[in-house]
Amino acid sequence: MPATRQMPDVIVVGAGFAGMYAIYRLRAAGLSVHVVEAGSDVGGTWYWNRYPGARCDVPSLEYSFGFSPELEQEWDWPEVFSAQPDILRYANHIADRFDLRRDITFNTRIRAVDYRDATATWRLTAEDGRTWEAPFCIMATGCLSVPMKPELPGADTFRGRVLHTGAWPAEPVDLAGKRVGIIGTGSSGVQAIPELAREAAHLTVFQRTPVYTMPANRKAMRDAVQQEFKDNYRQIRSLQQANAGGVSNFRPTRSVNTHTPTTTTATTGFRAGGGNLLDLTPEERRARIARRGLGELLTFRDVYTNPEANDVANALYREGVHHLVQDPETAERLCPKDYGIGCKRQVLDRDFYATFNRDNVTLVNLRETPIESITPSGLRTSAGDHELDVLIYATGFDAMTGALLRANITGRDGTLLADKWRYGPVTYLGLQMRGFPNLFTVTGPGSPSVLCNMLVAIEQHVNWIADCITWMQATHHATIEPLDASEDDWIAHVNAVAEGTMYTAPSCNSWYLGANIPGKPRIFMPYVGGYPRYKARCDAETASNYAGFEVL
Ligand code: NA7
Repeated sequence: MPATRQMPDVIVVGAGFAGMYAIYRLRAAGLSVHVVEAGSDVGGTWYWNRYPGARCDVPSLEYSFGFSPELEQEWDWPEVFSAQPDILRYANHIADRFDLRRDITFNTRIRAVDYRDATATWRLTAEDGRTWEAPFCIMATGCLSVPMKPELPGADTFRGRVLHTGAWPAEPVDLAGKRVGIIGTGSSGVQAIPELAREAAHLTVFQRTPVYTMPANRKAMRDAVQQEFKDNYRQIRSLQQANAGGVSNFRPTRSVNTHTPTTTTATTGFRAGGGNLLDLTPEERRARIARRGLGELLTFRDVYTNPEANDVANALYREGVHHLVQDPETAERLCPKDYGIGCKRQVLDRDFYATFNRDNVTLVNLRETPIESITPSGLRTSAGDHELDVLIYATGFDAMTGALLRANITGRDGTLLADKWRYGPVTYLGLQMRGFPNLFTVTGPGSPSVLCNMLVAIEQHVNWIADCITWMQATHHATIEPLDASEDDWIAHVNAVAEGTMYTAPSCNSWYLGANIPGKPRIFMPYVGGYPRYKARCDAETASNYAGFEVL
């Protein structure tokens, strides 16, 4: 292959749903595009996160693209909330159907993204030295795509197998007869633990912070429900556009029970329509939970807004854990105590607590007995050694900014993104950064991103970017980047709307805030003001011919 091929209009990093839709949308706009992807195929998050139990926390019929009515009609989802293999099948179907792979170079990780001042072009450099160049560059690198692995003493000495949930092998992992340890009880750990316990001889769960987790909807898709969605997709897509979390809340008339309603503010699968918890007597609260399950706690509005209600809900949750877990000491260790419901992304599970009633599962509380080191034969805590054949890290991601910083982006006049973001991510609309002309991010920090149905957020961003590039070419402009004032005002607004929410409570340490990465600035990264408000702001920029940007 030649070192540099013919220059396309746009180069894209990443062939997850964002990069895939970028190919489709840019082609439709008459632009040429080339995508470079580290994996061997499409799918992004759903390509890498193949761990047992991996599943989406947004209903399948909502977590789907709306750009093609034909695609909507021909695709069938087997479950109400999809498992990873089905979402990856969907990604592959899209790649086949729209012939996307001919514009993708796979198995290629980008190590540098550089702006060339002389030519006003962006150059991608791969780890093997190959380069691609174009006037426009889109970083479609995902929000949860850089696995976080804590640096533990002795980690390299372990003789067994080491796995990370966020980079799980494609070939089956045989855990039969094995002593397996897993570090981490976030969404990934909580989804994987019941499955691992069923496979392994013994599973040891190393938990640092207990989690609030609610039972997931585990229903198979009913044909009548699926058909009703298919019959009403145009209405559903417009409802998504009007909803803060990018979900339609469409309720099929043919089966009220099959489709779990979704909140208006987040993608948890629960609807915050249950009134206020504090309006009920203690007996009424317990009766409601006994009747409808722990997930009912998520339906009370005041749980998210009133610290007193939040405390009551947290206490009721802990009572629930003690009902579900037989051993009182294990139950107590599993009870979250030092932060509240609603501060982190809601975790949904299948049989998480019941798993701790199994004979082959041990819970280790790392707050009582911290990890001292990894040893050749396992993991050592302050209380002693755990012998392991397999060690699994379910320790999360360097979220939202990780992939962008790891790409070593250098902008105009040698400006390093890492320097610009030293004190936290600064963007305009999570779409562009001053000093980085013609570089776009998809679902970047400062946009609704992970607080929104991702596929809705991706379509909106890619549409905006494609319209912007089309306008640039039609009006013979060479570069676009935000004005300083636009960035300053936007960041002030992003911070203002996050202020005072459960997300930013001092007791809350979530990946939304970067609190899971040692040394990362504590900034609430996604835009909490809601998708419609955000989209209106983006549309206003388009309508004003990009008044908040410097266009040359
Ligand atoms: P999360 O939600 O960041 O969870 C990571 C887990 O790993 C969490 O329990 C952490 O405990 C634990 N962790 C991290 N570092 C350590 C160390 N050094 N020692 C012990 N335990 C550790 O990541 P997930 O992959 O589960 O989920 C991420 C998102 O993906 C999720 O929200 C969904 O949107 C999909 P901690 O809480 O930091 O004490």
